[in-house]
Amino acid sequence: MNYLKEDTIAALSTAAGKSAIAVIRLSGETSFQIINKIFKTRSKQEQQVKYGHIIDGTEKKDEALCTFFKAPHTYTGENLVEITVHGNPVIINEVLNLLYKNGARPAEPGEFTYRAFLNGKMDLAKAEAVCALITSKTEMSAKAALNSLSGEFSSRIKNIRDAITNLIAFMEVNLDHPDEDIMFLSRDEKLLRLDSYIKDVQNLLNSYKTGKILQQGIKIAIIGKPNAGKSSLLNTILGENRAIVTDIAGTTTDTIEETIDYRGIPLVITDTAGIRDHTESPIELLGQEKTKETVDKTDILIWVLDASSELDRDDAKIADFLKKSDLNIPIIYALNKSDLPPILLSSSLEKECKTEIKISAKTGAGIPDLLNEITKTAGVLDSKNDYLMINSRHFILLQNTLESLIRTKLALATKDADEIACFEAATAQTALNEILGINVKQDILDTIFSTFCIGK
Ligand SMILES: Nc1nc2c(ncn2[C@@H]2O[C@H](COP(=O)(O)OP(=O)(O)OP(=O)(O)O)[C@@H](O)[C@H]2O)c(=O)[nH]1
Ligand SMILES: [Mg+2]
Repeated sequence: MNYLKEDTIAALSTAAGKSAIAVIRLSGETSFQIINKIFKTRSKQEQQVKYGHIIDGTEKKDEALCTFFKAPHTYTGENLVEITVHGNPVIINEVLNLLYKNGARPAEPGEFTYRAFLNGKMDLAKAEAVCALITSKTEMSAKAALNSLSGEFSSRIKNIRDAITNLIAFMEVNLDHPDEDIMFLSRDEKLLRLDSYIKDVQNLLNSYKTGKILQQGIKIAIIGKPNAGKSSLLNTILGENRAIVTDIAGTTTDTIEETIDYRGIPLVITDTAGIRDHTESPIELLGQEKTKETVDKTDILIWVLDASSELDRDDAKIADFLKKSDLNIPIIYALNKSDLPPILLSSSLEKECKTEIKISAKTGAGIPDLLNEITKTAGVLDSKNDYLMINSRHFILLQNTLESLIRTKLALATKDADEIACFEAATAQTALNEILGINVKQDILDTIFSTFCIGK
């Protein structure tokens, strides 16, 4: 992001489209001068929120409330104005164009938060949490993002980094005075301390699996032969008639994806076209191709079987397809139509590493068990109090930190390798700093902030 920091920037910060109100943000040195050219108010007081009109020359464009925030105690650290107008796209465009005409320029994606980062209002991990919070799919994932935003994650990282800095200082004393017997901290004590930092890092790394699931959801594909009840299962889980259900085999020809919030965990469920041994329909064949693509991108498979009939050639075809795909993902057998007399014998299923649950998409029986099994299989931790890491960049950097700390420990345990130990500990320190945004390369910053939406 090579745009000049000196520019004053403006963008719509609320969602585009029609709404009761819309908020336009204006940030930069000249924010107050610009707004004074297009906002007329009778208020003479030094209050922060002023009622008035947006004007173009003498022509009134809209009623508005402007909230003035004076630098440096603002979101961006700069003079900032939040202009609240009526949420009509025509008005919003007019106001934005007036701002641009009077000296502001359109903000780039994430540029307000980028400025907040540059002005030291937040570290990089917090800035990333802003984006995570906005895109959170459930209450639980929003809470995890909010924890990061409130600085809990950053302070854990800072604590580990500062402890390592301290350890490096002790190690350097011994390096500088190899012949003297200065031992502020014994080798054993240093190793003990390292162990505790390694444990802290490991704890954070372990929380990522759940954190990632909360942020991105568990991707689940419902597969099975035609008429097994896949679409009925999707509808029952959603509690609405989303997919067409008929007793004609091959009803679903395209994939249907829906997300539900199951106890705070987003479940991204895809209903697929039934796979069968033989079909003439070119549409069905295309649908089956799409089913295979979906299966490739999924975390868990639910294979719906019709338990009111025997296994047949179509089931064998699916088993064959799964074997050939060599998928390394868990499969849950959903033995559907359990409201009908059971015919399919559980013993006829190949059950290596697979779980079976009896369900009825028609009556809803067994669905809570199935949903429970899904979260259990995905390995979601009970995360009521624990901190959760949600960001993949942080995960990779913490993995690097862990590796460097383990190498530090190995070097420290070996005599005459103190220099290497110092180097490795410093590498760990660098990785932790990078999480916080210290000495991060510009292209990395560009990549992070470009994923933000405009106005944030
Ligand atoms: N008795 C009973 N019938 C069911 C159950 N689940 C689905 N059915 C019926 O089975 C038929 C097929 O259901 P669908 O949900 O369309 O099956 P599908 O697997 O999506 O089929 P395709 O889209 O053709 O691949 C319909 O007549 C459903 O009413 C169940 O649990 N019990
Ligand atoms: Mg279907």
